[in-house]
Amino acid sequence: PVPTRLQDYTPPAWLVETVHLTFRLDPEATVVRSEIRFVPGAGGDLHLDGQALRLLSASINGEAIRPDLHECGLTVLEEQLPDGPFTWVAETRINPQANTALEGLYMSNGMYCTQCEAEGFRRITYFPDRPDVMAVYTVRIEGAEPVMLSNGNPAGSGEGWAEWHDPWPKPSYLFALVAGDLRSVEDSFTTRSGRDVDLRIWVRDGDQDRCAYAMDSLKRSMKWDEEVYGREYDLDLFQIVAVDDFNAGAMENKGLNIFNSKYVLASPETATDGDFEGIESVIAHEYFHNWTGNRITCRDWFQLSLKEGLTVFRDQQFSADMRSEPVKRIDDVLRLRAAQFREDAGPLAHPVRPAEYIEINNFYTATVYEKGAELIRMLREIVGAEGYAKALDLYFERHDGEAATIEDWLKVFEDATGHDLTQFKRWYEQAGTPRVHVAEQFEDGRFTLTFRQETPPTPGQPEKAPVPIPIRWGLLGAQGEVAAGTFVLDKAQDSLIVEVPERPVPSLLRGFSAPVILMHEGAPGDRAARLARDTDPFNRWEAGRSLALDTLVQGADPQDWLDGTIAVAMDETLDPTFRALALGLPSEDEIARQIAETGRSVDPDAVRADRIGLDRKLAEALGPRAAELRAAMATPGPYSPDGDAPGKRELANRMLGLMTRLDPTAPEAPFADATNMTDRLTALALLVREGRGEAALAEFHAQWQHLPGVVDKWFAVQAGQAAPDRAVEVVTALTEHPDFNWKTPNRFRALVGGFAGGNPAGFHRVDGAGYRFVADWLIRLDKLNPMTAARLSGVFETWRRYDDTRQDLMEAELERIASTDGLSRDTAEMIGRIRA
Ligand code: HT7
Ligand code: ZN
Repeated sequence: PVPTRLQDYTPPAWLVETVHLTFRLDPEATVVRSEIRFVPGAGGDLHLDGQALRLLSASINGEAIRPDLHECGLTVLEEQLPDGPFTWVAETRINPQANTALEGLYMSNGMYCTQCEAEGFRRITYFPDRPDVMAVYTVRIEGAEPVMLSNGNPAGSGEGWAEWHDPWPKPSYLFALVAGDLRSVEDSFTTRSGRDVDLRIWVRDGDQDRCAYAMDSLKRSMKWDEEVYGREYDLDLFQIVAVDDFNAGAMENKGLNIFNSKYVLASPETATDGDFEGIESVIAHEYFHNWTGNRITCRDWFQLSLKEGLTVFRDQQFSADMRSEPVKRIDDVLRLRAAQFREDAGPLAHPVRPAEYIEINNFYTATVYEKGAELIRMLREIVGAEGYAKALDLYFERHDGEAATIEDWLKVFEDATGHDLTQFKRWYEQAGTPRVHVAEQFEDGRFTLTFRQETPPTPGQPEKAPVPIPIRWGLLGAQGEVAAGTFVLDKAQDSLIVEVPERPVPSLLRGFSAPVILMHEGAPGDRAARLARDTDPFNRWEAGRSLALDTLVQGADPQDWLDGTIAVAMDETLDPTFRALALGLPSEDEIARQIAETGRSVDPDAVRADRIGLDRKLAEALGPRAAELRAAMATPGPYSPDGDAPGKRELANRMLGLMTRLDPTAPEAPFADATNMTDRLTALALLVREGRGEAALAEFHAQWQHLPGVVDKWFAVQAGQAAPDRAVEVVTALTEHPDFNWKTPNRFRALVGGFAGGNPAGFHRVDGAGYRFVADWLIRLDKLNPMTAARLSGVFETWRRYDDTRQDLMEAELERIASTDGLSRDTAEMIGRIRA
């Protein structure tokens, strides 16, 4: 297939003013009538995208035509078109029931549902399915479904029909339709200018009592966007629909967000604290897209980070405001390193704004999302909070109603703040994680920090130029902080000189002010000093993490880490969530990435054993204090997902994990006594980890088999916690379980993804059985759902980290996948890039 290239962008030949769609719903033969008012754009032939459509009729200005149909759409030559505006009418037939790709119009549990981003609308009707064609939509739905929804405001309904009108011009990827037997939970919000907005969350009957947290999160998001960004909601109605079959987390369709039910439904008994937090942030994320994505959209898909990076940054700010800012920052960095640094270090590395793609669905990545958000965080660091606010105001003022580019985005910052961002643009164009090396010198009351940056080569980009790196720093003296500031490293090498009477302990890259790898160990004892008393909480945590990694990667003596971490754990003045984070060990994958950084090959069994060994040492060093601390963190009274209760539970459960290292029966009583899912699932996972989970698993399943989201947890916990030497057998047996509905992405991800991602030593079993299991299922899923299959192929992206035996085994599986007949374009592109 020919790649699509950013440099080949051309403006649309024809623009669209209005679209009238009529759907006659039928599970196997839905007929879609489209009436589209085209007006001249750049001029030329009319090309309409279309996929898996049956064209029943077409006309231009009332005259029937027979357009030239081809594999990816249809074309009407310029000479066959009127000179000026014209009306196109077409009828197409589609089969939602047969749509297992879950793109376009499909069925989930008997309910009609759409997913149009990025290129799903072309599976509904012929259309210029590109984000720079924005139009006003009116939609009529005819059918027997009790509830029939589309974007915008309701425009009328009667027996067997409903009409919707969305006054805001939008690209086709934001179109949505939902129809089925749904129940709503309702509320309202009054905007700061006094507009009353009805809020509705639609779910299956029986799920209404699990929507309260999502609704509350929505109202808090609406208020926050008004207060922090000055953005008000702009329709009379905001609706969310929860569906069980969904390829991703959620979708920001204008006025009608569609959500994976995982990010809507929650109650204390069925959802963990982490689930609640996820709901809050995904609800906020999709809501914030109303301005950053919908009112201002992307000119083309290369600009995806324009909406995604910015919206992730906004949802991170929101969650930080709702919860604890330092804890949120640590969580976000953990996520960034786990997914984005991993991506940047391997064959799938690509810039935040890629230059080409074969299948755009493959570029909804941690780089576009999470690194994209980091770029915005750096921009804010560079221009200051006030400059950032001015730039954002200008962005909304200048580009409202438009399909914009990264250039437009940077220009508003330049115009609003006077900064020259020419060099900053490299952050969008260069892949790879910059390394910042630091040398220190103290002489005659002058402390000199010399920074040097380099970015390793990535696919297609052997050479890198320096990027501007804002390094927030502080110097710690014996009595506390003696100096602090932000240094922007914009050359290959540069120095910062500070006058101080004594050699200080430097604290660099505070708050993780740039997405780089800081190569800075400093003088002996400095990390322990930072862990004990850095005034920047992020760097306090980072010092502990770096000491733990020294042990796990280099085999260093863990005493400094043990002493410092236990001191943090026992410090009652600190937030319990922060204490729990300080006690957390790097994941096996993170340790593997760090080993690979040193140029050594990774032995996944040794990584696991060393990690368990360090955990055990921590448990031994804590001794009886673990149980005492656990008891002190009890949260009696009704469950709350907010305030300090989740942090206390996290710390208490971390203690339980450590206690279990020394006494495998420790989780038995907590499992039996748990009154919420957070505690119950933790205890269950520990029991399974210790090989004592059989009865608990049976009880858990019997209790929750009617709730798909909880059954997903049941599968995932077994896949992730099974002993590595028999994990393949465990997951293979689970594929035979009657509840393993592998066509449902959540279930597939819970088991196959939960194994490949959650059980590294099991996946990398040296006989290759783990690789074979994953490849078999990937090939099987690819025939039905290429998007989800292609995503799974990322589990092989690190294959070059391992020993020759494992590399050969993985390569053989990659080869087997690549040579599968009829492999989707999505998966073929991913496997091709991974192998290159
Ligand atoms: N903008 C959305 C991204 C998306 C998506 C969602 C569901 C299914 C397929 C999808 N492809 C792209 C979600 C978001 O980032 O907010
Ligand atoms: Zn998004």
